Amino acid sequence: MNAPDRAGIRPAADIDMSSWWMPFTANRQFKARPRIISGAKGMYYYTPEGREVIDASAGLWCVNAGHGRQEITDAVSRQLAELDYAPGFNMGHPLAFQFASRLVEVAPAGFDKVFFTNSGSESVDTALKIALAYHRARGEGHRTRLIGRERGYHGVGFGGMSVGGMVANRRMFANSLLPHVDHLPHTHDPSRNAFSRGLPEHGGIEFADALERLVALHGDTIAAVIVEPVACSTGALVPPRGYMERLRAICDRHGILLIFDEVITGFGRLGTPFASQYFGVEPDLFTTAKGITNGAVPLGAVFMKGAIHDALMTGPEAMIELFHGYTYSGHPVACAAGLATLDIYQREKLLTRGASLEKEWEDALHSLRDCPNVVDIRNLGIIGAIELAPREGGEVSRAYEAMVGLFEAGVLMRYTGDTLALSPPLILESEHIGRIVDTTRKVLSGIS
Ligand code: PXG
Repeated sequence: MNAPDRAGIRPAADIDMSSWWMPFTANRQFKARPRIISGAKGMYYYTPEGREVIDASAGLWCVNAGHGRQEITDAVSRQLAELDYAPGFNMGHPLAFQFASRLVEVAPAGFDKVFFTNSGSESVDTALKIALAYHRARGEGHRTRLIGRERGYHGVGFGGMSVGGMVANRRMFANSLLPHVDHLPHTHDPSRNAFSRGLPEHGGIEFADALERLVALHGDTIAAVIVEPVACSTGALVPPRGYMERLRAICDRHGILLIFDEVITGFGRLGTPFASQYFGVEPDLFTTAKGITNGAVPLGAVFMKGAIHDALMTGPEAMIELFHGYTYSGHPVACAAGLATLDIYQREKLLTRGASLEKEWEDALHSLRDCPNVVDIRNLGIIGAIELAPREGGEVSRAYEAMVGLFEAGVLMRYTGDTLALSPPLILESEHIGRIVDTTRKVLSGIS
């Protein structure tokens, strides 16, 4: 594929960067040495100078069908011309209903209700609220406690931040987090599981047993447990084999809802449409966003079992059943993008393509094991992580340095702490895997 037309694109040096306070970015460091992207097509980003950068992170884990898909562009522009916005409160428009029905068709059986949001953070807060409302509607209003997990990331709303377990995200707001929240231990155990391929085999199921201890401590006040099937933002922490089953069993034993946060793992990332299918373990609700529109338009959705929804449909018919929603829930343009995205996913079989690439991906990543400072490599589906050792004195800077070096060498990769995280678009081919791994080897070899 050719680079997009560069006419009218200004060189990075011309951009006034003073006004935009960038999210989750060291603003001063970035603006002193910016990395700008101004175009994208297929597997590649392009810089204003016309440099090609292979996208090894699907944007921020969202561009699963690759960049610049014409079908999505056409659907969005058609929809903007036909119906740019429609209220979703007490009014409907065809696309939101149609998209919800299509989503339910690709979801695992039984997840036949969908609530639309605009982001992963909103999906998480929505799922937590639905869980609370569900228990209340069934006469179990004492179930108010929410359980997350250390090193989890569930977005930046007060709910998601509270159940989240990223220390830096919580510290600044520590006195304003939700009450009645507790956490399970994370599942990362490099002493037993470093360089595991796929699901770690060497133990760790007992991390799930911590939920029994929380039940003993909190009694029947727990409403829901929320976990990411793979904790991606803190470095792709893959749970050990059997862990998910154990968590499900304990939730069942104690009447606790299990929520999977599939904002990243949804829509084919693990080689199955949703992670619950990869693990063979069903949650009661699951959250999505990102890949739902191929990242083209903000949209999120919470999927739930019919029984969760139905429990709230018991009051007077003239009463609002859930006092919750967003101005842009079911936005027509987002739904148009989502429908076009689903068409692509289904036609190109992208929701299961990862399964056929998983082994090649795994072998390629693990070939980096002998690079300097590599202390762990992890993978699942088309996710990968390369963890580097901290520098002497504990300084955590190697992965950042690698990310900068990789971008300059033509590969976009995420980093968190000492870990590089990989999640390329699911259209990737062997040549892309080779290029990503070869460049990574070169860059890592140059970092002391
Ligand atoms: N849940 C999960 C599991 C996520 O990964 C969110 C919720 C929040 O989604 P929104 O759309 O509100 O951002 C996320 C987001 C990274 C990275 O580099 C990860 C996310 C976002 C940005 C960067 O790992 N995940």
